[in-house]
Amino acid sequence: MSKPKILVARAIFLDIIDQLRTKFDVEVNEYDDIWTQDELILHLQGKQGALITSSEKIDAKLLKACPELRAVCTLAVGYNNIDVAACTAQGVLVTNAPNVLTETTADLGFALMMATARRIGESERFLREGLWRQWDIGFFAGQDIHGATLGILGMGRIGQAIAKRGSHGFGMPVIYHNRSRLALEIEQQLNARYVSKEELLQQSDHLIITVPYSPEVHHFIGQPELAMMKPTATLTNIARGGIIDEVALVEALRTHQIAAAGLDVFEGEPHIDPDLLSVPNIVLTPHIGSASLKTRHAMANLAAQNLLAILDPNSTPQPLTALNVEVLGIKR
Ligand code: 8YV
Repeated sequence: MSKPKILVARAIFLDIIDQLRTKFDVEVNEYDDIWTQDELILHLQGKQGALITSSEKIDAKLLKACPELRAVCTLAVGYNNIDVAACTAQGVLVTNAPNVLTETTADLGFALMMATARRIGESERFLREGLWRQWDIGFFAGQDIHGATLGILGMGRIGQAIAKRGSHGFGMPVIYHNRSRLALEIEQQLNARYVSKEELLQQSDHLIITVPYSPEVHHFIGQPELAMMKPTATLTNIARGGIIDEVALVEALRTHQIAAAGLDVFEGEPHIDPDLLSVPNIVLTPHIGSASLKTRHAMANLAAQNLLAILDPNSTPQPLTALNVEVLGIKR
């Protein structure tokens, strides 16, 4: 019997590719450039499975052009690039990669918030440019982290991991806003208090965004929201770029409506709005939230294990982290 055909849309670790090759006929995109949508469709035609990242868009048009497709497994936890409803309608199982990247992404979120509050980017640029001549009292004076109020927008796994760091490690009172409130027991463990969106904006000294992207949270932080924040506050985004209105953010940073921002994600990434590059009080990283070698390996491995579990011709599909089990006739 011929092996199921799969596409690995971005080059990943060789040991994982080798494991996939034992069961599948594997095509890997070895190129540095991400395929255009038409190229992706072309390469996906005739394949039963796809291992993708958050850069590949799986939409109704692609699905229609790829009727053999049975499994789409992303190595990311965020899946706003996948039309899950359209996949379900076509009987395509979708999996994502939760849990494995929680702590690593929380580390980066906390690090970016600290770099933003303590002006590490700005001061490093200053030193590299050879401008350091003398000490003065206000020299790169930023905002304290310890004891400051940590605000978290989106209290899922990553939000909670950040809350733990702030509350237990830095003595920060934690406030959060989320679609639904956490169980009292978890709130107590994290020392976190549920507040309205307005209170979150008004009271946070350091606000971190960890909410998953959906059209409902598009530009959730815009000019009116930034105007509610303290002039000493910082804003860090490690979720998806589209949650912040970048034009409004640049203006708020230029006019010191807020003190500083840290961004790991951007609305048009990898293209960055040049205005963001022109403001000094911002720390920018190229979407590296989950980027430790160990975690990236675990993410790719989880996506691969999902593909193996779904497309094994000898058993019923048993995905580890399915987003649409109803495709298997299982009620959610
Ligand atoms: C990924 C992420 O590195 O998991 C996510 O949702 O944003 C990052 O961890 C990236 O999306 C991989 O495509």
